[in-house]
Amino acid sequence: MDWKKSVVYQIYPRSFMDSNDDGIGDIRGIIKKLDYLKLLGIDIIWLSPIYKSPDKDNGYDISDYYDISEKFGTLDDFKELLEEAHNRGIKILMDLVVNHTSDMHPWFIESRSSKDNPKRDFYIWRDGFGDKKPTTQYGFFNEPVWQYDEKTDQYYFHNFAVEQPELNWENEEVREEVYKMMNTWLDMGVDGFRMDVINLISKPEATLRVDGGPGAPCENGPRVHEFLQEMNKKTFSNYNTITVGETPGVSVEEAKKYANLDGSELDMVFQFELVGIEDKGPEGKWHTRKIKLSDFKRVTNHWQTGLHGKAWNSLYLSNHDQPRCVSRFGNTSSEFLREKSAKMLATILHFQQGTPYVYQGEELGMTNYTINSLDDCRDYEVFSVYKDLVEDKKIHTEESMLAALNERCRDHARTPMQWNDDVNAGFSKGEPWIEVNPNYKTINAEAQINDENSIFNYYKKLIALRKELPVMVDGNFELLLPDSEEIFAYTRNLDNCKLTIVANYTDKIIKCDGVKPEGEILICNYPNPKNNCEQLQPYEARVFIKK
Ligand code: ISL
Ligand code: CA
Repeated sequence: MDWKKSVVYQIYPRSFMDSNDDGIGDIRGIIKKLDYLKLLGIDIIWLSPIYKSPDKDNGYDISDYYDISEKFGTLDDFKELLEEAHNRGIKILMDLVVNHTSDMHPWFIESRSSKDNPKRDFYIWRDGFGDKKPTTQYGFFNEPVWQYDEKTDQYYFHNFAVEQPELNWENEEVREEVYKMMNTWLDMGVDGFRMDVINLISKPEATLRVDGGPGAPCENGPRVHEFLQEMNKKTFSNYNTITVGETPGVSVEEAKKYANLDGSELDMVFQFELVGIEDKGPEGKWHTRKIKLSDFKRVTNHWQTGLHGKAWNSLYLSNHDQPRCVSRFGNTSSEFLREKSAKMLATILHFQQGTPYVYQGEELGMTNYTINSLDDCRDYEVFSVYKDLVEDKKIHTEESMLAALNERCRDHARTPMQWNDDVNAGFSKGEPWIEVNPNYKTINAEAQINDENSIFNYYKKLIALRKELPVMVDGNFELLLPDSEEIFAYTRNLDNCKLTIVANYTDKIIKCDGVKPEGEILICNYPNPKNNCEQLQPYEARVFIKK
């Protein structure tokens, strides 16, 4: 399948479109909006999880891999969505969450019932170290990774919520169950998978040891490539699919194995180096530091040149786990700067080599909302992290934590899609499960679709250009002015075609004599741009093409 020319659109179903006014987005809501996505020009939809789930982590805790959550609809609704999407030439990727299940999954209910239950070994159980946990390791949501279970006097392993016990991939029966489930969805017509934390499935010995010591992170464990090659052979290589692995902590060297162009594992992976640049120290991602442009460019360059000709990049600045990219990397201090910086960010991303991902609302320049207290948040992570950093470790005060939440909380991405200026932004007539960003009166799809200068129509152009210009897909990448803290510039070259991308990353008018672009203007986020780079307006992005 031609995923190298494709653009993926991520839907977070509970916040996309509500068809029955219960305040929760659903599958029939997505069907209603397929024409909107067709208009935007995207090729593939990635659906965040829609399976049965107790929703401790918004569906990333699955209790039945074969059925649809009643909140989202029925299996028949899903089949209709598949058909309607396919009729419009749009593919659908399911979210595959198989590092862990819900604690309400029948496998886990059985597994915890006794030490000799046949499903015991489906999960990871260990004795304590004396009366302490096997290790003192903390997981992604700032909670201990070992959870004591009284019934059998042992601990089970979880990197995420307590209600997300991790599957034991060493057990062949587990792997076969997963492959069987994947094939069921592929047989139904699903076009591939986005694979949740797929590089955590093989646990290194140092992660699981029982010595009361610190433990070790479980990224890229010893058998992960073997497992993925097995999965590849037994499932998706027998179909025409697209696969993308979510791989926190992946390096360029590891990514070359996961996303090798030889097709032995996955088509591409999400790296976290870029969105995590500043996430150092005991507070992790919970800080208010801004990323330095030179760092941003260094990491981009590292991945663009590192994978060129060897593996394939996924390009993203936002998803359901990240704050809104225009708030984080752009400028929302005025309507004007929001529009310019949203288009500038899109330009920088879409002209790189890889498959671009557009997260719902990004194409409208949707922004973070204001969090005044924990009551405004819904995400499990907020409450566990608050307990750890504010109450237990006192690394944050209430105020500094609130400031960090306003920068980095995952709920920023999860407020409802802003369709129009009607009640609840046209998302639902019922009370939405999470508050609507009050700026929907000005920022909404309806206002942008018919405005030829809107962010929406700018994204539409970028998406269309990828299909027209082979240099966008296959050209090499060369970074210009690596040390500049004002300008993001690079070139792409293929055969005799050259693109020069130049962007002003500041809110000021600047001079840019260091770049001598060749050819004509291809696209720009300001009207009537000059055919040079001598002066750039705030957040101006100009792309030149020489054929
Ligand atoms: O957002 C994060 C926590 O700070 C990330 O570290 C995130 O947990 C990590 O990228 C894994 O994300 C995926 O698996 C999680 C789920 O909560 C996320 O929504 C999902 O994208 C557990 O299934
Ligand atoms: Ca609904």
